[in-house]
Amino acid sequence: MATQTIGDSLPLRVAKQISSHPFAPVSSAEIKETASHIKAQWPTNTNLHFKTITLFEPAKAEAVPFLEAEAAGHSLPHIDRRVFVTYYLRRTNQFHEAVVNLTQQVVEYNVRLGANMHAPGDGDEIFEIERVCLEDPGVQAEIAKLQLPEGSKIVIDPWIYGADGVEDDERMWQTFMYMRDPAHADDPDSNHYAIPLSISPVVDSSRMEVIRIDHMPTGKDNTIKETQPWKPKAGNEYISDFLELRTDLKPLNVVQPEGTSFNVSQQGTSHVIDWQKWSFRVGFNLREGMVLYNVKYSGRDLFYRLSLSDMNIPYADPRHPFHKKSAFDLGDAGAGIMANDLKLGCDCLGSIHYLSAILNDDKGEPLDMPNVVCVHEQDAGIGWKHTNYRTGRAAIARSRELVLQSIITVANYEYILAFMFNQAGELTYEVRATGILSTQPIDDGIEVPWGTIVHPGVLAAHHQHIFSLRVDPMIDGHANRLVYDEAHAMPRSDFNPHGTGYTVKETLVEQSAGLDLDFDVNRTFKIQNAAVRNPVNGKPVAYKIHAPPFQKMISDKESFNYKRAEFADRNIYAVKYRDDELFSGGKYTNQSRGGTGVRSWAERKENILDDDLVVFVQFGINHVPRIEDFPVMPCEILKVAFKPVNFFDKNPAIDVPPSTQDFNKSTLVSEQHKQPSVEGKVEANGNCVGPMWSPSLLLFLLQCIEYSIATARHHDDFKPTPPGTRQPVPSLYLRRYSEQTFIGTHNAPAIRTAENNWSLSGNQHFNISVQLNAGIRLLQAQGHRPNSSSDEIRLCLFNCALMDGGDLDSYLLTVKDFLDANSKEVVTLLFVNAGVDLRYWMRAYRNAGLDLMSYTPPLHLRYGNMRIADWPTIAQMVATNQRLVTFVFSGANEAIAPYLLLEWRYLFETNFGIEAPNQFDCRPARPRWEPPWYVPDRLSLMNHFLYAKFLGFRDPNGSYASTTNAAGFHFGELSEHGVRCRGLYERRPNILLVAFFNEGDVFAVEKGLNAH
Ligand SMILES: [Cu+2]
Repeated sequence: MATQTIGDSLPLRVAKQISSHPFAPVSSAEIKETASHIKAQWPTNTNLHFKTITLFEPAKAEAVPFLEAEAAGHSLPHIDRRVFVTYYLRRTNQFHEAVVNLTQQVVEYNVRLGANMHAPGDGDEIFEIERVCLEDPGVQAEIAKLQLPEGSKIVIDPWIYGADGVEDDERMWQTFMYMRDPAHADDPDSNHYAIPLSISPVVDSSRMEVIRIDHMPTGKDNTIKETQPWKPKAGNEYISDFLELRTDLKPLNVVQPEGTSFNVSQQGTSHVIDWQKWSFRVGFNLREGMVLYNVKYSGRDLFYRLSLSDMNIPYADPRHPFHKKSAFDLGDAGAGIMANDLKLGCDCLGSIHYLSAILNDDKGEPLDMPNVVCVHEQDAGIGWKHTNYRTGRAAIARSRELVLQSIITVANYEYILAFMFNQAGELTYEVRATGILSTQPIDDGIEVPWGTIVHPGVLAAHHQHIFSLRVDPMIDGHANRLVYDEAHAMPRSDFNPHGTGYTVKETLVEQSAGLDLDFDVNRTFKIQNAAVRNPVNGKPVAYKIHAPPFQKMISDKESFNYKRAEFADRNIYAVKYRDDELFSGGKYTNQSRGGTGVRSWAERKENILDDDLVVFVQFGINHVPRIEDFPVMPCEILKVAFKPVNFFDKNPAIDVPPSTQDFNKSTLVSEQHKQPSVEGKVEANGNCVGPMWSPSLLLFLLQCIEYSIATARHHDDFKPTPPGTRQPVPSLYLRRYSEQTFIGTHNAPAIRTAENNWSLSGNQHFNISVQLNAGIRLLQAQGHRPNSSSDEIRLCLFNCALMDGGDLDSYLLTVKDFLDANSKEVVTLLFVNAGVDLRYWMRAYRNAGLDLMSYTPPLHLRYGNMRIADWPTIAQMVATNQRLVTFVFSGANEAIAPYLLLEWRYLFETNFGIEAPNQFDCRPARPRWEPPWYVPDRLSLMNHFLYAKFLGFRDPNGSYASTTNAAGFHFGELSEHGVRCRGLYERRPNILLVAFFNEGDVFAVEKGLNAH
């Protein structure tokens, strides 16, 4: 490169003792110190515009002995601390590069760079360009021609100028002009990309003035029109303030109750992370953002350095000025300087550790970059599994990933960049492309083949995203080789008479080269260490590269796009390592001419066999915009993976502990509400097989005996105890619905009567008319469609063949009759509507006239917003004749049928399926997304009914019901349970759900709770 040396080095000063790790990014103090060394090279008051002040990484010949000594715990060799600097003399085109040795206190070199080498843009410069454009009289004259409505707001996006060899030696900016939707003109977050304008001023950034105003073609060809008066166009917003949002999303929280499994130790300005046998150091710089150093697994060397090296986004529109649109977001701007300040609960879910960084500003001062990397673990589905089909025993381990994520915003566009590690020794680099398409205006009524219309008057041109990942490997050491496998069919022969055999052949890459994938032969690249062999199969240890297919650079070989993006024409480049060769598109990409990147390095044809090689992996997408990509595109996900091949002696994740419910604590939501599980296991000898519950073996035996009695009840002379009568507490009429205790019947329509031979499936002895008239105020039932062709809902218990409690229509009519006859009563229905379509429920409610008598929460209290204090009083419900409250277990849609309330948004329940009287619990058990120690501010339902277990089946315990429902204070009795729950909730329990309500004294219990 043409250069001119600036001044001489300062005389040697006393060497400084610097204890930073050789890979630690520069500190605030080092940035200031470096800037002052550079300033001292110039006459006082020279105004310098700093671009980069960043770590000048040590030569590998120095760094490797350091890392080895560090790993062995030996004393560390000395490495001088150097800082790399680029800067301008402000408001000139004089661009300089320098290295300052902070240890020796000397400027080692400081040169002015030659033609066609330009620095990236920076934030201050971009704001300055926006201002210069808007203040330019020529630009203002063009804006005036638009005749915009009063109060309109123009927005300017400066773009890197690009290169076409036509009068483009000076550093310039092409700017794109937009306006905000006039309806949201004062909101700076309104999406201006939805209203692009055809005026495009060009700014010379040395002089900081508009040197030309381009007009964009907006038709099918190159025709340029005079600026026309603006025709009103609709906006297209992405900010939630302007949108109507869906309302049926429930929380999904990531909880790590014992903390994370990773450890981050901060060492000066870098961080060392240990996780699941992995260890590595994280650095961060202005250009690459995250950099990983010294990546090891189980102490074995894997990668010396990993980073995103470059990316290129060439656009498809061939017309001026779009033909120059070809962004190098790392070299033209910088992944580090554009990194977002990440936020808890937004960018990263779960238990998050943030890493912050320090970069520099244009004055040479430190710039704090908080939370630029988030570190967290995530579940990645099943890691491995096998079930022994003979024994049914499943061995299964879930896969956990460690994610280091950074997000960059490049004007309109976003990239979410992440390194991900797993427990099987695999490392993945993931890119998610999102953000807003770069848009341009297009005339109404036409289309063009190089772009997609994504909004009226808005064209998003096709473009490629081509990424280049730099991989500096050290697979069990630094002498590595690149090989590729291909699978080929075996020729037909006596040995392969059916033509089915195939073999895998390995080919060595001996010289630096650009190489391609070939999916037809399953070509797979591997980085091997031939000197280290697998102890089991003798193969060289290796890591293979999994990269997705993509269309490489489309622009022709003579184009500036092709020449500049030296990495973009090959899937793989492999070169011999050289210090300071980090960027595959060259060190200075802004308006570059090519010749300084990885294609040029590969052309040196150096030996890379069993040597220190570096591999660049290219991947990307051809982004043909969809209308769904606007106003913000859903993430497009790309992954490159590095996986061990013959590196370990077995599955390295085999020692991950088995996946168990005890550890993972999943929640059952498909479970049928209140439905006892039917275990199909009957002991051949008819023995009672129950859980070994503790309090009383006698009770257990009693339950066995109960079934003998139940069987004996086939006789006609059995008469259930007559029901009692509800005794309301009048003062509660003026209190809220949510402040009352009601008795509810479990499986209300499942009746155990003489007619069905005292069916063991029965939960009650009296029908719902009797239940309501006695004083039951909540009826619980299950809804079923007997078969899929039927549109009838029947209230069966678990299975309509076993227990059919009648149809929903007659059930609702009975309820309606009761409500009509008792105009001051409020009744609640709870349905476990096992998958029945909502419209059948709505029809039944309409037919019965109950939709109009139902309580409907006001809009602001729906969707889980209803708290105890929000419920109306009984008097209010009576006054408005909204006297039926209905909860459904699933399938509710409060937007369509706001009177069918989704149960878990309004109440919680205690455990059910109780088999022993001392097990009635008060702690909230469902919904299970709430922890058991938390009492939600919602209605409570106490499940208080007992099951008997006999011959492996569980059925409602009828003979013990007089004790279960008793108004006493012994364990197992209803009063005891109710009072205990009132103590825990610090308010009355709302529903006591019982079986065989006629037994015991449920209404005395209700009165007792309501009266106190
Ligand atoms: Cu894109």
